[in-house]
Amino acid sequence: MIKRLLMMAGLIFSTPALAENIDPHNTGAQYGWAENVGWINAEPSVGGGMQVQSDKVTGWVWGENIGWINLHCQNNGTCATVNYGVVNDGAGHLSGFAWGENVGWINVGPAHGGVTIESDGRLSGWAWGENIGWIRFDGSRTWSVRVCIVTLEDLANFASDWLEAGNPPANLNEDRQVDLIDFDRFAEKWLDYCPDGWPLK
Ligand SMILES: [Ca+2]
Ligand SMILES: [Ca+2]
Repeated sequence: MIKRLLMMAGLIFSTPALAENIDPHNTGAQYGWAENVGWINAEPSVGGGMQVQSDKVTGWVWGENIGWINLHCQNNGTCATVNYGVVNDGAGHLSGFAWGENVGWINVGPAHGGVTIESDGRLSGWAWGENIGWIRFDGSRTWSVRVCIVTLEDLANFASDWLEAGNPPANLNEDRQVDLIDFDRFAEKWLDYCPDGWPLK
């Protein structure tokens, strides 16, 4: 009970910034399953969230029984003290370490396991927590963490907004119309991981 209260206090006072590109279709594709401590949520409703980039993974995920897990020292500017974080090799193979405030180091690229991002954005494989054992992701399951990737569905949504005035989702520079300036911005993101708040899914 006390531990839970402390976690809630941590949630209130540490208030990690929300930046995430998880569960692009809002289908609940945001969970890993830890064999000993239950669900790990990569898109918690308050605070934190996981942001995948082509060279690293930043942000915070929430363990229902273990509190915050920090995916990268850049989140709170502590890299000069202890340099750690989840690395993406650009092809979706993750490695490196996350830090759980209550459970210590979590290795996302252990020798027997390792977490990968599949072509549809879904996570597969296993991470290893030094104090909590295996954390499982499963690309064949709807619950597994899915990362937003800019693909044909975004292009279709972009096209349907073409030359529209006002502020439709494809108005990426937030001026008055969807035009070539927006398309340039769109093309820059093609097949890349979505930025935080990507509007075209
Ligand atoms: Ca969600
Ligand atoms: Ca525009």
